[in-house]
Amino acid sequence: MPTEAAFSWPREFVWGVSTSSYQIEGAVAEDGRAPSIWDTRCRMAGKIANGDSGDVACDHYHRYPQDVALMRELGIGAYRFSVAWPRVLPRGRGQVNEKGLDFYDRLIDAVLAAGIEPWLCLYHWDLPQALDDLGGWTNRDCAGWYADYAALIARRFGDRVQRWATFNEFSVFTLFGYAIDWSAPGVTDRDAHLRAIHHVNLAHGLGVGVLRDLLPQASIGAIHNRQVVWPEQDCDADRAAAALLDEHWNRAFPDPQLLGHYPPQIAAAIEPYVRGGDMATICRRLDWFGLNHYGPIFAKADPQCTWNFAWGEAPADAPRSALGWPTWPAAFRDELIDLSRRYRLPIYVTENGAGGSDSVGADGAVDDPARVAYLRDYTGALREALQAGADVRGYFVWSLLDNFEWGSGYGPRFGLVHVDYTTQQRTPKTSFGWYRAFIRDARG
Ligand code: PNW
Repeated sequence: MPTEAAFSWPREFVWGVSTSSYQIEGAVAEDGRAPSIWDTRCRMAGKIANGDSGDVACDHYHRYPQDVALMRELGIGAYRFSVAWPRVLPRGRGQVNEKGLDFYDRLIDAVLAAGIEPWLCLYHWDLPQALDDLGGWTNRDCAGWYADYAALIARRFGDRVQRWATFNEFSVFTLFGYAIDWSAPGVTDRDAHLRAIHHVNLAHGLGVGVLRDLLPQASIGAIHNRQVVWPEQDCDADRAAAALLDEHWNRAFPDPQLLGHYPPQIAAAIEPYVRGGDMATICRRLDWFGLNHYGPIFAKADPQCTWNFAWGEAPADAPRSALGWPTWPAAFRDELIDLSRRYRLPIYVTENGAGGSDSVGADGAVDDPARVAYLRDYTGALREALQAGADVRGYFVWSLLDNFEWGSGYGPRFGLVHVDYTTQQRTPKTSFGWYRAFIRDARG
């Protein structure tokens, strides 16, 4: 294996940051935007820590020019963001909201003017509430509504956006939204969950078809969360729980989309919802595989849960981020190597990062040494994966800004830039300077 000194990052390697609409935009009732299932969830008692919501978030809807200026200062080559479906189609289908589209026009133009490539993700969990009222992802028609929405966005922005992702983290929003109640819409039912899995896979396939037809030159991928699942205890029950969670977490979407079949336990359960021709709709040629990765997860058996598995505890001595999530850079390296063999697509790491509770110091600076250490170790593992032959083409840090961390509200902070939610003041953290220098060095 080459030594560290001999290694240089490929010239074309993409360095970026990621965000998502509901987590940063705010302005939830402005210019014709209608509620999403996350606006609804934030109004339900006890679902979000501290009663927080995305009503204001980072006020990015108004402050995007400053945020793009920060991206330019950071020196990134690519910015991944998502479009809020209920901002552009308030009812989810039908009447288009021009003012919503105008916002993304301004944003995309500003990103391009800063010399940064926009990577557009069509779905980062903010389903229009009007569609959930019709059953949301449990309704097979939702796949067609999604395809129509994808066509609208492709027609409007395809002249300036080359990079398209159909969905962000399929298995997180379906498992947490339809089996575990950690995510909107908060259903806990096996059949609803199985239907949601299949209909989201169909939506992905139909969306890819629409994008290919309308934008033959586009580079199209999908973004999957993947991390190794370990049993909490070395016993049969926890090993079985880990095997089933692994199917749900790591394989329920990439396997049908890229290999044409569901993993075995899910395949048996989902059969009643699969119609002739569906697998051909779902399994389409893609240009890249988006990987979101944080650290290993642990499973334990729990017969009270929808699928008899629950989140287990990591061993007490496991290394952890400041937020307490277990970290294991070698598992990230191995994941990249395995993925490269399994699906044979170029990989972009579309999210990697660490949470903490960073605060502004007496000198006005925000020092986040734990995040710097995490990013150093994980980019080190990324380098090792490249050296071992994994076909990785880019890396995006989650996230540019501290933002609304779903059910955890504003407590956990993942940004390279600190956000004061009272004043909306942005303060680049130590990790911002670290990543800027890292990118500069990597470009040589
Ligand atoms: C991702 N887990 O979600 C999302 O794409 C982001 O929106 C989010 O802010 C970020 O990671 C940080 O949480 C995840 O339980 C949610 O392992 C949960 C898990 C992983 C990723």
